Amino acid sequence: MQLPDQSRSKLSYYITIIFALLLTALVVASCQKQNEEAVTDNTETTGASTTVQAVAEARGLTPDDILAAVKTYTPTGMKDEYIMFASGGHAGQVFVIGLPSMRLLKSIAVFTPEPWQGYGYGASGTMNLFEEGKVGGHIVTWGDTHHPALSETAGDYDGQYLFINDKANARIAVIDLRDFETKQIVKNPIALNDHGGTMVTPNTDWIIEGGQYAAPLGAEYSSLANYADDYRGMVTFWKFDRETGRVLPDQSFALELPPYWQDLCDAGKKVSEGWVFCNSFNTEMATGGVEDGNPPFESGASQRDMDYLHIINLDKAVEVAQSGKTIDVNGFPIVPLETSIAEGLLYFAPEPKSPHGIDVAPGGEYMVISGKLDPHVTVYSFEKIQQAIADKNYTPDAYGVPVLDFDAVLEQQVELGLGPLHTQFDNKGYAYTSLFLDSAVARWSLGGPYSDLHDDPDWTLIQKTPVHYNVGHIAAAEGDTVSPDGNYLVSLNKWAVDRFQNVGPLLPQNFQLLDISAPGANMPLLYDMPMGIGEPHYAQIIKADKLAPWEVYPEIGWNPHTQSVDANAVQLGEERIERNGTNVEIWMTAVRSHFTPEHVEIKQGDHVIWHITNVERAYDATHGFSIPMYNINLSIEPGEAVTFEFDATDDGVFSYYCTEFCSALHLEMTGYLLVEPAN
Ligand code: K7E
Ligand code: CUA
Repeated sequence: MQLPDQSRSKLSYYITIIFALLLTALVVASCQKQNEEAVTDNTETTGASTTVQAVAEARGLTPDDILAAVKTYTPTGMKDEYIMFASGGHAGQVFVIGLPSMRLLKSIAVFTPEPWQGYGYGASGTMNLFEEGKVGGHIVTWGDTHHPALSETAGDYDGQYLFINDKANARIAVIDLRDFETKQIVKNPIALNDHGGTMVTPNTDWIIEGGQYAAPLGAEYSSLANYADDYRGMVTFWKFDRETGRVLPDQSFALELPPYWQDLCDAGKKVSEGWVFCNSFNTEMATGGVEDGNPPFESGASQRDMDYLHIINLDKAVEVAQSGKTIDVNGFPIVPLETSIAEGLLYFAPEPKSPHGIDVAPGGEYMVISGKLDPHVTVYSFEKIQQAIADKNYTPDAYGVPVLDFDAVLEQQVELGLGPLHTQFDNKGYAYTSLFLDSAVARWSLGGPYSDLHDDPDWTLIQKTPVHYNVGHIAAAEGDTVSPDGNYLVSLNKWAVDRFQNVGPLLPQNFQLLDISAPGANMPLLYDMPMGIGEPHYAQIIKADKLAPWEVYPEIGWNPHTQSVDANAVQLGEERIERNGTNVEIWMTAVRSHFTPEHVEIKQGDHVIWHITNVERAYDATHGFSIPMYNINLSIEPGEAVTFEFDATDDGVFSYYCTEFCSALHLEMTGYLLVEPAN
């Protein structure tokens, strides 16, 4: 924990006091042979207790509990040191969480409508996002978000943008961290699902979206009998333009890959910058069909001892794609597999036992793979990979892709425990790997250039901290960058059995905060945060002072989707209603505590285009706007201009009102929409 010096010394003072008090309490408690129940029943009211000693006693807290509380308790007004962006899983959103307090600050609407943010309830900017995110012509109103990626400059988070994938529909979204709002949703034109997204290259030139379940590219039909010939894997490289804050689909491309199930990807950095690594599973090419007497997927896809780490020379792939050596699928350029092989931009390396996760060490020297069915993590050396390529130390796989010799590229294998999945890094020469089956987080030491950073033997398991319970990803503070911070690690666990009050058969997920600031076998659990909205998979944690979001939009009439003043922005005094045939256009302002105009009179059958500008400049002056029956709800933040359209199909009297409690006279912030019957 990095606190200002004075708070740190205050903190150690308090800790000492608390420990002294607590020890006294424990001695007193045991002497009095207190009723066991009273000590451990933490539902006991503590309202009457006025000392730390009495409260700790009444709630059954240990010295470690109190220390953890002091490390995480964030009194009113104190702000968090880190911000975590967690994927929202089925929620299709991104959760913004402060560390170390583990308080949820916001849920950013991405693939799913969200009424508080006025996302998907009429506001044309947000309706357009659902339009551009259409899948095969269908509006899809959820996503399965897996991997958030913060934009990077020279391999460090820069706090400008956040990207996230939708595994269920192969889409990626761009969030602008100036206002924490989604700006773009891109549908992958060649695939219907993805997984290895999103990750960024060290300067955010490219956003990586790897595939998952192989299918004919372009979502064409082909029988499973043709799996080996017609089904394909893929990885897509989306060009990102920092100036406009948009993915540029017409400068993006994909690589055709064998129909192995690509899983996760990571970009090379520092010494390996310009390369991309993806693990895979089901190189068995199992197609399931247990009902027809075939092995089920889970065993069919686990028969081989080795799958393939995909090693991609991205710099070369960009050259090849730009030189036009591509084929077109749905108008999207794809570098064919045989071209990638001929150009020497794609290699494989064997990786043990249905791996999951690939993580590149901060200096880019090592790639860490976890074998779900292997108790080891396997560490590959980038230098050795380059040497094996130069030495042509490979043999082709069934599709002709060169498979590098395993022993030639292997740096180390470290035994950690059961079900290793994902790895993170810190500033002390340690790596951390989640162990799904062990329900633990393992700290282990790196060797090579990281050896000097710790006093432990290299490539060794140091400690395992149990977590509750099945852990998937873990996220360490700035843990994906070229300069991780250490300090904190969050374990993103599935299904919080026995951790919280029962809320029915569908269990909340559990985020657990671990203190990784001390070296050695010292990695205590600090805090549990239940998450009852979807299953977050991955998260990234950025130093809060790297973020500089706006307090209000820069100018009155701001359109957050163009990040400029809107042509239909309305200034005070310019409010009006204009009719042109059956088209009615309204220019409205919102200010505490009224809308102008307060009466809007139209006719049934009119098409309505309605512009509202929040003309306020105060930080806390957001207004909502809702119309019953027409499913309209907007959030109009200070300075923002919003447009919505609808057909007035039903006559009646509709009160529109502000849905944010914006002032003492907020209830009066209302008006009448009168829709006169057509005849
Ligand atoms: Cu392991 Cu989709 Cu990254 Cu879930 S993935 S845990
Ligand atoms: Cu504006 Cu309530």
